[in-house]
Amino acid sequence: MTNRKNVKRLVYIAIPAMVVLLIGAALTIYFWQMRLQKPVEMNMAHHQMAAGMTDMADMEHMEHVAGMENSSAAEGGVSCVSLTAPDSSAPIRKFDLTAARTTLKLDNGKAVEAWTFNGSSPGPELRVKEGDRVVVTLHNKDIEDGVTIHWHGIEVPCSQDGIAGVTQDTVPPGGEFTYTFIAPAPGTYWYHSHQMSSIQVGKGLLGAMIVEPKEGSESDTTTSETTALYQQLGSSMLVNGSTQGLAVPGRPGDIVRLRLINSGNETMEFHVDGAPFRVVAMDGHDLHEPGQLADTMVPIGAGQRYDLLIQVPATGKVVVGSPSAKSLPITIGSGSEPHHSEGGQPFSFVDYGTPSPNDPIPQVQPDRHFDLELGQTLFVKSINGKAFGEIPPMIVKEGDHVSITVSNVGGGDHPFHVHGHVFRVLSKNRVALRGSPVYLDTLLTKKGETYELYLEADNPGLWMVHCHNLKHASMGMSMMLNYEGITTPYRVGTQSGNLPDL
Ligand SMILES: [Cu+2]
Repeated sequence: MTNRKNVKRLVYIAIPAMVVLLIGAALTIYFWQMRLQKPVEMNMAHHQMAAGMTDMADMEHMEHVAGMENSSAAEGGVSCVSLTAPDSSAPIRKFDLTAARTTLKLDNGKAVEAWTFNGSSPGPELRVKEGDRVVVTLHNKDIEDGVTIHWHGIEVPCSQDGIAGVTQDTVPPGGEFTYTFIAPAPGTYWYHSHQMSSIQVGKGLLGAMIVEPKEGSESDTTTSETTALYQQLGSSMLVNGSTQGLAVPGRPGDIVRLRLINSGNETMEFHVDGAPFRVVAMDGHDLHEPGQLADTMVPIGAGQRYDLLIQVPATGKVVVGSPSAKSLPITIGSGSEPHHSEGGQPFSFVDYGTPSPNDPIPQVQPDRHFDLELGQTLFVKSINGKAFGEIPPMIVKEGDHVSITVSNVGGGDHPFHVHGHVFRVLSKNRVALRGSPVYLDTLLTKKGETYELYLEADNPGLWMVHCHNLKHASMGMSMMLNYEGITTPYRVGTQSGNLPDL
């Protein structure tokens, strides 16, 4: 009798109480995140004063910044809008990209509701040559919340960076915006919307951008090259829009350059079966004297690009694959099936390749230093314990040599992405890099790792710095790198509808 009473009590009181508690917790998390990601109005040039600086020179610098803020307010400062590509007689390459809601029929027969550029996801691969003047007009057909395009990895002028609420207003349905910039060093890049990025990139608003060298082919030894853009489109994992993998033609002896782009949110680990390979570029930047690798797994963080050089062996066939995209192998050539591996040792750039002769950077004394801890607090993915809008910006002035220490203290892999700049990795876990110099725009960090980075403040503007797991960015892991005296007429928030990282 008592037992039955206890059971009844459990059913009628304890379980509903649990349910109420769970709903309460879920609502708290939801509103907490909405508060962080949907401020009413925020000026990203002035949302917080500088902090996180460490020495006396920095304290003086801060006072100087305070002075600048006043004088720039009085004089109007320099608007991000006025920072545009220089006039030049460079050849002009024009493109039009139209963002639209599309029902995509995938090659496995499945239909998905996607948001596309020119009717496909990924959008068209934009190919230009180093030094070209690239002119891209974005049209928004019917994406209600608006769209922008960010040129991932390309050092564009501030006004062309495509950040809703920082460098422009989100482009509404029926609207358009023309981006103009000079194509940088040859390499593998990509583009994507930076309005509600975690939603819009997941829906398909992205594509590859390849900058070719000025003259001739990528290298004299390369027979062919292939871009392989991996993406998560809703519940489907795709490579170049396919659910079936890629077949790359190749004959024994051919040398194939594979441009791997990870546009998803999770780290992908690649293995190469059937032939040794070289990592010839990371994030579009060539490595110096990259050595031959075998039994090596290559982890590619969200937003990163790796260019692999693979020679087709006498047996005829190479398979490049990833456990996180088992159904999407890249098959190069044809012949007997190579022995399947999971890759072996993880690729390490700490001692890969050789140092460049006359390497200038290791001697440079930094003018500014910042410490950033990527982690999580109860409800947010955080930087130094704070979330987007609350994280003080890194404030620099043009010409500064800037060093940044980035530590991942938990909450998953955090691919650390800096807009408008390429940074150099100086050390990993306090061990100085002793191979090729490594220049990146996105650095994969794993829990417990610490990296020292160096960048030159040579591109005045207001720049986002965020985790490229865009879900983490939407949960708070996003901040600014601001140059003194640069202003913006645009605002982030619900009033303007500009929500770059939602
Ligand atoms: Cu992250």
